[in-house]
Amino acid sequence: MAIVETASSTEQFADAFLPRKDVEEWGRDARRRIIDEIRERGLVERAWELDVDGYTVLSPEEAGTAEIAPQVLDASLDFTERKYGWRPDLDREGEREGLISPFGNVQPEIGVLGEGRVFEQALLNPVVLAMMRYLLGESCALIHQSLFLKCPGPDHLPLHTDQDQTVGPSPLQSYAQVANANWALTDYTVENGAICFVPGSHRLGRAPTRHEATDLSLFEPVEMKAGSVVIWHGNTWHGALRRSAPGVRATLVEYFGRQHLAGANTSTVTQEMLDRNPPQFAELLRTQAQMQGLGETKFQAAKETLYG
Ligand SMILES: O=C(O)CCC(=O)C(=O)O
Repeated sequence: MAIVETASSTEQFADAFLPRKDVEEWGRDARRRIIDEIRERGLVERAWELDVDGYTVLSPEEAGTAEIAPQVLDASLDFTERKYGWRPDLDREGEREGLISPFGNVQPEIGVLGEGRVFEQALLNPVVLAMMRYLLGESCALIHQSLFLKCPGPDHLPLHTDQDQTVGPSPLQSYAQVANANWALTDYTVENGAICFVPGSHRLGRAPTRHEATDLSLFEPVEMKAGSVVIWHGNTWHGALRRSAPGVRATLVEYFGRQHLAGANTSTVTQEMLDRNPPQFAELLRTQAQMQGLGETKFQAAKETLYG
């Protein structure tokens, strides 16, 4: 997008409210880099779906997750066994007494970085990150990377938006402030408790009412095979069906925000983890040093533009 110089040299404008030139240039360049990457990775249609429907599904082939997703699943089961002495039976698990969370009959583990190297590798998945930058700008950062183990049970997850949970109540800002990538580590089907969306709801700019949130006729389930990744805009209404079949639905949740919402819990992040990963890893986690590493212009651009 060209910036048109409208002021003739004889007219003057007080400086205080003028955006900085270097910031504007950074924003323009960032926008170009983001779009180029979407195009180069063959993600134009997926980005279009994000714009139109508010969510999109990447197949394991598109996301490049076919090999790593089973490793993430193994590491998740190992972790659950280590922490709870419970190794979920993916095919035969029954209802677990007392298992109820804000997400339904789900064992949520908020923050799994540090529980296995494969979680670090998952965080750096370049396709997921390209989609996050498309939604949240180049300075986007992790809020949390978590594990959901969903068991059979009676509870549906009501429709809701992530943006009002994290940012503030309706009306919601139209541009995504947060965005979510859920890796299906096991198959998603209606019986397995699939995630559901209301296509186009991100444009409503508000959270569903209590009545809408529980209207199952609005729930459009997403059935997808293990290794797929579903990505959505923070305003998109989504929920999940109860799991009616025996077994466990496993999900790696990666929740990102614009730079001002960054703030992953880094207490489990060791120096060794930072050393063995590219600088991008620390940037996504926003350790203080890496915040400075963003550079003043980029930091300012992130605050003032959509793409920085
Ligand atoms: O369990 C699910 O499928 C829904 C997850 C969800 O609502 C979320 O990650 O915000």
